[in-house]
Amino acid sequence: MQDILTQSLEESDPQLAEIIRREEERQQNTLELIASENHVSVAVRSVTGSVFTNKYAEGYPGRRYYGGCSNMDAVEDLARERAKKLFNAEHANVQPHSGASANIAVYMASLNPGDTMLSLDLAHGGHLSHGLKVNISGRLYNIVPYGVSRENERIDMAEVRRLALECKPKVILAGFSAYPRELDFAAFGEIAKEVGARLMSDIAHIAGPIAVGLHPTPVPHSDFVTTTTHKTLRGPRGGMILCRAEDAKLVDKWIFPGTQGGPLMHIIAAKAAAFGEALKPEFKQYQQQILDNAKALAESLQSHGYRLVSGGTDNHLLLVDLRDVHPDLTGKQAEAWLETAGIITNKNMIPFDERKPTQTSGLRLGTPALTTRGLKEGEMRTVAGLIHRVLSADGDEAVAEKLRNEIRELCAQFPVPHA
Ligand code: DSN
Repeated sequence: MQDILTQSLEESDPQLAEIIRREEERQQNTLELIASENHVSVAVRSVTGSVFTNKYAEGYPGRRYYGGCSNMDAVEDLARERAKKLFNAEHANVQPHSGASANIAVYMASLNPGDTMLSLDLAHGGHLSHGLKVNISGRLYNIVPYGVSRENERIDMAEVRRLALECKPKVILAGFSAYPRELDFAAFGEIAKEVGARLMSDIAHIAGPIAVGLHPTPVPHSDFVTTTTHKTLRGPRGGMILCRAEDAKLVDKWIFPGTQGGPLMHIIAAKAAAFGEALKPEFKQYQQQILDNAKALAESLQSHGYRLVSGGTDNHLLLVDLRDVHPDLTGKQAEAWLETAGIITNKNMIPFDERKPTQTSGLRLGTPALTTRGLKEGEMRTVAGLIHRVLSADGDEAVAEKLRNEIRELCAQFPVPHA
């Protein structure tokens, strides 16, 4: 398989062309279950490689530091307008290079060094940019973590409120990278109001279902909403901030010149393309299928004996606790065996995990990428069975090879978007 978007490299740079060809093959021939990944459309991918990559455009539409920016203004306005419509937001900044960059700009806009922020513990599904000690967020601010309850492994809003009343945070952060349930943004908003904090919602994982109304929106309850654009939203790799009109200047200032230089105009153009796709009715069907697939995958894994954190999923991801079926198997080893067979996942801590983050007792699985390829509930049951057979083979290479062939055949029926 050779994608026509990269064919011209064959002659000019065969060494690089070969690496790209291998990655195209890897993506086609493996099952992508990393919850934060997806396969963008050919349109989004070709706009990412468009002439917009050639241009500097520091500033914002109508206020640029360089000449020649009329098309930059048009494309950034288009991306902003589509983002606002998609999320029913008053203001959108589409320049953040990533979710982490979006988060840093919001911290700069709302916290001073030493101020307190209440955010979900990384070990319970939080994200490193939400206050990990070795991240800039953990270095600059006093982070108070909230977690999930031991009983049901869900965020306990009474506990969030208790902690907020106790530590009086300036910012409360609602967001996660590994939590399989809905977030109650309205309750977070109430608590933030009660303690005089600003509410920041990081919807990187769930921007897609929020955009189509399949997850409650944080927009009316939050001061700032940050997201990536490449997960369930299925756009180019990048970030975005949504806020009220009254905070627009503050947010814009902390992206540029506060924390970033020239915007990636080719990525902003591709964000416009992705938001255009997300505004179409088919996108809602896609998001519904992601959720249906996650449920089918969850139920099927449970039927093979696996315990799922919180007992299941409401969203696109699930956290598998490996211990009941394979007490000695770490998430690290499981990830490696699955990859050998052609199933791509990531090891993940489960709440109250006794193993280290580099080993873990859990695996995180998500359905956005497989759903893009057209797999449905029936195939999810097949995938769950394949996962169980790989993990039960105890690293036996002959079994892995046999399963590898089965997985290749399954992949061949569901091509990744291809030019
Ligand atoms: N790395 C992303 C994830 O996998 O959830 C978050 O940034």
